[in-house]
Amino acid sequence: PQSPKQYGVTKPISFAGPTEADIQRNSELEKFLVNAGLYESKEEAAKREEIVKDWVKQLTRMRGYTDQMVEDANAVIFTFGSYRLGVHGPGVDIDTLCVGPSYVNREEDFFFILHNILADMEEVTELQPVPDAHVPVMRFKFDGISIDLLYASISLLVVPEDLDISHVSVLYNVDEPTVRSLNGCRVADQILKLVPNAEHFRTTLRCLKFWAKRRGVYSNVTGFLGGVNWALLVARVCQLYPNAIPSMLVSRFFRVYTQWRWPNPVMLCAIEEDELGFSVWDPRKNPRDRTHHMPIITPAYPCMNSSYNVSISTLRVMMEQFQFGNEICEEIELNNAQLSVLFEPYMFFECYKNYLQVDIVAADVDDLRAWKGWVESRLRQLTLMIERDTDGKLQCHPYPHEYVDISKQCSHCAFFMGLQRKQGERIQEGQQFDIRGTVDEFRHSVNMYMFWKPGMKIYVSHVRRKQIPSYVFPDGYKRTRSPRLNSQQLAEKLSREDGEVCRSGSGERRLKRRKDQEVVDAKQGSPEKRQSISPL
Ligand code: 3AT
Ligand code: MN
Ligand code: MN
Repeated sequence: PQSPKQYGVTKPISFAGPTEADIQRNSELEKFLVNAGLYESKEEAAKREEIVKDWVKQLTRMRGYTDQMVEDANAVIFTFGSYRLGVHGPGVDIDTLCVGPSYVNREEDFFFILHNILADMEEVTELQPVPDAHVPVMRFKFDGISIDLLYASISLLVVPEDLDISHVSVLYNVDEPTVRSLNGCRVADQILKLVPNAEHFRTTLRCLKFWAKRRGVYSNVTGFLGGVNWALLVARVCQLYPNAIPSMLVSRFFRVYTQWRWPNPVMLCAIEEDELGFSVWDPRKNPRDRTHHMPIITPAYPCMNSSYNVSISTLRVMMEQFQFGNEICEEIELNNAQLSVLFEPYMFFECYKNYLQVDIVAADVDDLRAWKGWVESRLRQLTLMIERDTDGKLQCHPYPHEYVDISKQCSHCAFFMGLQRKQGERIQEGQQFDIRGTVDEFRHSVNMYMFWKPGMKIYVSHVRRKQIPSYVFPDGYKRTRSPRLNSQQLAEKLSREDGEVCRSGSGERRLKRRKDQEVVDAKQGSPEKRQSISPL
């Protein structure tokens, strides 16, 4: 038969369409996603549309704000990110790009003048300019909805209302931050063009995003993957199985990525060579690109690695989770497991014996928001430093969730990292890890915060599993307490009391057993030596 249009850089793995069973599983999956509340209600969607439109109108009304004499001044608004891809759920941000003419610049007009205009608007709260970011952004809430607003000034005196942002000519004579700002939109458009079936792509992506959040691997800043990375990974699987439906694509996703040989890059199309001289991802040319552990390449010129934040530690954690996903999907296909098992929350506080607790304190809510954002963006460094200073023998699992102790008002929050001895390492008698120096160095670098204010504090401490504060457990959940158990939970409880922590029969159990090995070994030492990490 005539081969259909090929999507992607290789031939598909399989052209197979769904079987009856696949169709059945797919309708279950779709029902599951609806029940999980992953779709916005019509009203909510309409409200958003309205807000975005109103807001665009307001912005347009502000036109000419830099130069009263320029009557034609215009700015065009584009959305990108999950909103543009059509996979935004309730409560996520709307990523918005404002494209302005050449004479309206970012530093002053955007980050100063527009900032002040926004600051005076009643609907705008939590306004937070981030001008020094890789992609400079103004974050705020508009009527309670999070907006990430980027700005790109293109080399035209008048921005046409119907500007084609996919055309490479928008990149003429602009600087790198502008290219990066424009690229979010260009990437979203490309992704939708490069998948065989956009609807199947969307459903699969919604599912994987939900899964990644439940399993604690959704977060760019912590070194896991964010929205665009998940979108690219899913899109590639869609290309490899052009006729598959979402239920199949989810299980193929795990199959493909448990077998993927990182750092081979995932890409949706060939990398275009330097048309305009911007640097593109190329490990043969750029030594820095060779250090990327999990390259996921954006499809619009200039192609970049969207996941340079991934470290050896976070890649390891994600590979474990892919393994878990793969095992559960195999069980589901054999009718041995329910779909919901795939989305069980990852029991982070059950999986390690030792944790680092990073407490963040500030004088008030606003200070805390800024300070926490900064500390969170530095946590990746802490992981890297610990693994560096222990020659990789002590492994770190940063958890991308912030915990708030509601009894302490709103001026405190905490992050946690799991710590474990590297598997397969021979343990010398009484071997301890002393990471006090590392932690001091980290604290020192965090305290260099440019906008530091009195009251902004950080504490890093080593806690054992039993010392984890109770506010991290939702609804008063405690490991020892067990209200109304279903069979699943009962199995968990029993296996927990058995010294096992996670569900039997799953990958997690196997993972868990390996992790607890260190505890067994540590018990052979004297009680003092049991503390394998010196108190911080
Ligand atoms: P959410 O549903 O908001 O979590 P999203 O896809 O909208 O997912 P973000 O809001 O984090 O993701 O980011 C919005 C866009 O910004 C997506 C992408 O075009 C761009 N972007 C974000 N992070 C990166 C990155 N690491 N590399 C390249 N582009 C990025
Ligand atoms: Mn977004
Ligand atoms: Mn965003």
